[in-house]
Amino acid sequence: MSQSFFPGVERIRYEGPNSENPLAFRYYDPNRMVLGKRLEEQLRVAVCYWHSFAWPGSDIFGHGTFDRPWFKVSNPLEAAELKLKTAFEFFEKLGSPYFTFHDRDIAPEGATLRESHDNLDRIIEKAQAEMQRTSVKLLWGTANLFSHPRYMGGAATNPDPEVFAYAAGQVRKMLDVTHQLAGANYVLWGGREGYETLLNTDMKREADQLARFLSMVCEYKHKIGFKGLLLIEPKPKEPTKHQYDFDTATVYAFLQRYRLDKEYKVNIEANHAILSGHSFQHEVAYALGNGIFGSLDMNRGDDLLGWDTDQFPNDLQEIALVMHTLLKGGGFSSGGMNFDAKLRRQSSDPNDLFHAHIGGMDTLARGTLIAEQMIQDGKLDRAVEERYAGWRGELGESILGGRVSLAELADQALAKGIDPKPRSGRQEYLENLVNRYL
Ligand code: XLS
Ligand code: NI
Ligand code: NI
Repeated sequence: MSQSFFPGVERIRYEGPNSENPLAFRYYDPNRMVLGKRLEEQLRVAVCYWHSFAWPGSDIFGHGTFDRPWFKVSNPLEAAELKLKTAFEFFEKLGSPYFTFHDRDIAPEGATLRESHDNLDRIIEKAQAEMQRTSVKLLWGTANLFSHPRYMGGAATNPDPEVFAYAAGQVRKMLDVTHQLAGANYVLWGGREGYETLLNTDMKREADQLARFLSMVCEYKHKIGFKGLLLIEPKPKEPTKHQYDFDTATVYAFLQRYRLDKEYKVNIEANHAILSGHSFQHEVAYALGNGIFGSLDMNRGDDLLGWDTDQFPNDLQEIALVMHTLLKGGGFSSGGMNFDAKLRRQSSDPNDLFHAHIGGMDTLARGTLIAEQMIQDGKLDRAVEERYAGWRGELGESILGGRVSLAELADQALAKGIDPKPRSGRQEYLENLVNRYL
């Protein structure tokens, strides 16, 4: 039981763009300085437990396709220990500085809430030892409030307050555990906080319930002295037909309405952005612009499929533009880049996990180096600055500074015979410019 799950794999090294070794990084050089920080610190990469170690490769039409030894261990706690050992072997060999997990990914659910807590404690003790041994840190913890049938009608938004109470039990425990493991943040994805039909749903009440839950969580966070960010993860649909945390703008409006906007930020997922009809870059720009940016779930969707396919990121242009926006906005504070991404079902070899993460990390690294060039070159930023130059002139400043009323401005337009000339937005020129960096 104690042998390696990845026997042929050594620690993955950076070998440079010309390397032919599929088990090496070609761009991810953790020590390379990018805009004043080590690349590893700019990216803060995390491997997620659920897709990479807890999911057996099943889909709604078929069984698991991944032959992992811990799926065959009948004692659930022993299985969890084997899974933990393998996961840390993987983090260590990959060199990911962080990982993320849900309570139920890492330890089995027991017959009662108390038994589940006990199971969690047993495995967390072992996880803590592995974290010390490997120096791998926790980017964020979270609770699974969506898999068990008790949550079929939502957790905080459930019509039954006992379900709300059960969810409180799980979240308090996971906040304690995240704090104990010195986690950098805590995530709340509204798994089934939404509805299937308005015929049985009181939307206003459910919003009040969700807000109450979030205030309780933030009160508890302060009580235990947890310093990480609380992060909401927007998603428009799936599993429910309509999720309340639809997109970043919807989440922001909700937080403001319930006066929670100083306490919560967002964890933006690429594939969720697409499902909500936005680009990933749009969601990042919106969050940064409104001071609620927290962290990223890295993956990609498929243009031809309308669901959360959670594929590993490999679109260089998308990543470069997101990194350009993010780095101009100051980069991460305690957030990072969590690979909320899974293998395809046919990628059933253990080493496919390495190929997926190496490719993802190289894409992030390469996109970041491209973004650094864009920023240092300044051409793209100058084009935007020039486009709004008028607003730094007298007219613009008098309007935004509140020094003229509508009537005064209207009079000025008449008196001066103002006649604005249309100017090109130069989209194609800018698109060509972006391609020159790629
Ligand atoms: C599902 C979500 C989930 C969260 C964590 O679509 O992305 O994986 O990131 O609960
Ligand atoms: Ni996610
Ligand atoms: Ni997702």
